Amino acid sequence: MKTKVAIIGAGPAGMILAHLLKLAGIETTVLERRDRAYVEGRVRAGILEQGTVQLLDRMGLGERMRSRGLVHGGTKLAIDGDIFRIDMQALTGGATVMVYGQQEVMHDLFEAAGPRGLNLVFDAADVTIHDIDTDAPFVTWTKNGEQRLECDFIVGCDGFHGVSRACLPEGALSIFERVYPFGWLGILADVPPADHELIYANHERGFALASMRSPTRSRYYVQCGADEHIDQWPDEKFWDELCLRLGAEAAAHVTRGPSFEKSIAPLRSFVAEPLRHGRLFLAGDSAHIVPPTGAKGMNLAVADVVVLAEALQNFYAMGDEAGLQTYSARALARVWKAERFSWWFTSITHRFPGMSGFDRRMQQAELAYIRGSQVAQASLAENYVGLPLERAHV
Ligand code: RFL
Ligand code: PHB
Repeated sequence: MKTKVAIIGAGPAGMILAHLLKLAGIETTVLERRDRAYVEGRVRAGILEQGTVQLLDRMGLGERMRSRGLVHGGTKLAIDGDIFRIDMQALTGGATVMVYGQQEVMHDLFEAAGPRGLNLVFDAADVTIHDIDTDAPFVTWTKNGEQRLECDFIVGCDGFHGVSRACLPEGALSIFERVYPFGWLGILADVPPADHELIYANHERGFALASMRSPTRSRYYVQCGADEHIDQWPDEKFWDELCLRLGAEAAAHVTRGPSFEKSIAPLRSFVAEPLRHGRLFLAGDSAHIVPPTGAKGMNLAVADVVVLAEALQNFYAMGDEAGLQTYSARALARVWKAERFSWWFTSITHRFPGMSGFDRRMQQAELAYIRGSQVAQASLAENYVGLPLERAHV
């Protein structure tokens, strides 16, 4: 088998890249280890930046998002139960974000894949990358026997635990990492959300977040220990802790109900540089991870592949390699700003083990400063709705 670009992983990065390249007339094959139901069933991101929303519109994939997604012009912060609002829309000259779950985005990408003629292989086992240092790289995998795909380029969109980053030799990558000493326990429940906007809460007992998927489906998180297990968190205990941390004002509007999804996610900041090795490019979670506090992960994956798709388009249309050469630097410039924002937002909202009274006072002072300063609010809002793509000359 032969294609131009072999894409490993059918998450948001891989599927959006495949769609973008198809729209540009560039042939791809996407190799995914799991089946469609698994990828579509993973409960993950909830917030799309303005740029992601506009991209899905431009790709002709925005119809369902426009009818079901919830546009948010503001977000709320709580300090020990005391809530204030950041008017993101006013502070950014009109930008908003969209509440539209990653599951819905994946549904739209998969539904359009067949009609648009994308080549998509699910259940591809033992995907292996070969010869990226030559002009003739190829990928092998197992599905009904051994398969081989020859290509011009390989793009690793296979997430944090994929094979792409792992196949690179020792020393090829510089790794920058921070593992946080806590996780997020998240639930989904078919109850109306506590508020029509999100509430990020800093409480003495730890962080909590009130989010949603629709007017009848709530998504809530509480910070928990890194080594805790969901068996330690029966629903009643979760609701009690959530209400305590959100504070009385928000808790009065929390509707309790049975959770139908409950999971614990670790928190990590991670960047592997550079994003190119010969004929292999890395994009999305395969190269970088952010803690979910700023809702940046999926949006960063999308921004990477927008830059890469443009570079590949210029290469195939005009033989221009400049975009491929600058992809890593251009994507990383934006990645590091999102790393900073997610790290900062995590650091001012979570309870850290061994925190001193001084540390806690610093968090409270920072949140009080944001509350009282239009300038500080504008900075938060600008980052939250999403920074623009870096210019091409970086
Ligand atoms: P993904 O989504 O992990 O997709 C990778 C795909 O590659 C496949 N794969 C392989 N395929 C073939 N061979 C192999 N050897 C393979 N190994 C892996 C996998 O099966 C999978 O299908 O990476 P991608 O595309 O880079 O997308 C990244 C996003 O999924 C991720 O950043 C977000 O989910 C992060 N995230 C959030 N992002 C946001 O933008 N906004 C949010 O509100 C937000 N909230 C979150 C989040 C992530 C969370 N968790 C669970 C980590 C909330 C949570 C709780
Ligand atoms: C979510 O709704 O899952 C969500 C929202 C905002 C975040 C993280 C996750 O910062």
